[in-house]
Amino acid sequence: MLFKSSAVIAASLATVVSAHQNFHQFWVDGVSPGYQVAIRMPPSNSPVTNVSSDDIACNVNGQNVPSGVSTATAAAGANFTVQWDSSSHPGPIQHFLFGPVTNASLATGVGSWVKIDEWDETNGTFASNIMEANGMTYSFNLPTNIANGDYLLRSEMLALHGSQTLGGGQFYIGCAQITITGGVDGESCSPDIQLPGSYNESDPSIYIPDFYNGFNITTYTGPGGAVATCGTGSGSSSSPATATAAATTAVATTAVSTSSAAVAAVAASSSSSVATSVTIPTTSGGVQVSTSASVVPTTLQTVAATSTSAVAASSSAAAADDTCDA
Ligand SMILES: *[C@@H]1O[C@H](CO)[C@@H](O)[C@H](O)[C@H]1NC(C)=O
Ligand SMILES: *[C@@H]1O[C@H](CO)[C@@H](O)[C@H](O)[C@H]1NC(C)=O
Ligand SMILES: *[C@@H]1O[C@H](CO)[C@@H](O)[C@H](O)[C@H]1NC(C)=O
Ligand SMILES: *[C@@H]1O[C@H](CO)[C@@H](O)[C@H](O)[C@H]1NC(C)=O
Ligand SMILES: *[C@@H]1O[C@H](CO)[C@@H](O)[C@H](O)[C@H]1NC(C)=O
Ligand SMILES: *[C@@H]1O[C@H](CO)[C@@H](O)[C@H](O)[C@H]1NC(C)=O
Ligand SMILES: [Cu+2]
Repeated sequence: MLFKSSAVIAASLATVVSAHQNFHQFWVDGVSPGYQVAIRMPPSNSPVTNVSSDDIACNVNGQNVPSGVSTATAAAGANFTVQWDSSSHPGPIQHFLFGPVTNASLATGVGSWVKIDEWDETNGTFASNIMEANGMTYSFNLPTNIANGDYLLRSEMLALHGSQTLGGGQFYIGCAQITITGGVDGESCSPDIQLPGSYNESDPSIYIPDFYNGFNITTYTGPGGAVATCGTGSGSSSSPATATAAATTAVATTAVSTSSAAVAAVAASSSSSVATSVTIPTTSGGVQVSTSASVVPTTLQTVAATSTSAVAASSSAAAADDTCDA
């Protein structure tokens, strides 16, 4: 009968669709190359759970080179803002660099990385959950004392809702390709870690048996060790990368970007007011539904158009797996 209103159907489907997530856009000092531009997009938004797999570096197919992905320029020390799809998953966000390499498009990302940023939680709320209230954006600074050249920048959101089970930690990963300019040739960052290699599924950052039974979030530390120090000069010139939490003016809408229409709306909304939500019609299982797309923070601008083929490929991939196994 007609008891189910379209609004009810939309709400229930939106809950399911928002379960997984991809890293889909970045800004350098407030300017973005575009939606899903200069990022190695995986074939779906499903998590990586095998920390020993090459997929732990740059997600599924992320090691395939040449990548076919463009490379964006970023100044050393720049304010780097990432935006992820919305999910309700609890966990930290961390960032890593691979390089310098001659050509980011040719770097597999399998091997040595340095951690340049880590945000686990604030006052007992996981980073991911705070990002939800900020349009799923987060900003940190690239290292200042770093060699010029091409790098892969790996954004990692580890979802811990299944962490009470060994192997239940869910790694969401995206690698951007950047060329760092204005740095200091000859400088390096240390320590480095190996991906795969340095993560262990039984590590207390990944396997948390008491996650739902008294685990204290304020004690949590993400995997991969301490944030690296960049700069080989004297201690005074060395500086760990610093994070700025909760980058942008709050945008309280839920981001569900699974259609090319949503892509267009997000790309077009850069000048709208922060409280605006965009209604996007999508089709799921033959049912016409509406979901809300996140609005890009007003301070963030897009400078390059997204290629049609990239949008088409990624939107079908995003729809491929919407379930969320613990
Ligand atoms: C995890 O990946 C490693 C390396 O590819 C592989 O040897 C191992 O079988 C995988 N484990 C599972 C459970 O798939
Ligand atoms: C990097 O490699 C890609 C793939 O081979 C190539 O298209 C591109 O021109 C190279 N970039 C530079 C700066 O050489
Ligand atoms: C965290 O708690 C402290 C002490 O109550 C407070 O001063 C601070 O503003 C809080 N930080 C955030 C981000 O809520
Ligand atoms: C993970 O750590 C456990 C406990 O220290 C160890 O037994 C196991 O061999 C490690 N696994 C890998 C893949 O290094
Ligand atoms: C959680 O850990 C923090 C830091 O050790 C401590 O201050 C706080 O009291 C703990 N909270 C609970 C509920 O045990
Ligand atoms: C970084 O950029 C974001 C987005 O433009 C902005 O909200 C934030 O204040 C900036 N952070 C710093 C430290 O400049
Ligand atoms: Cu999920």
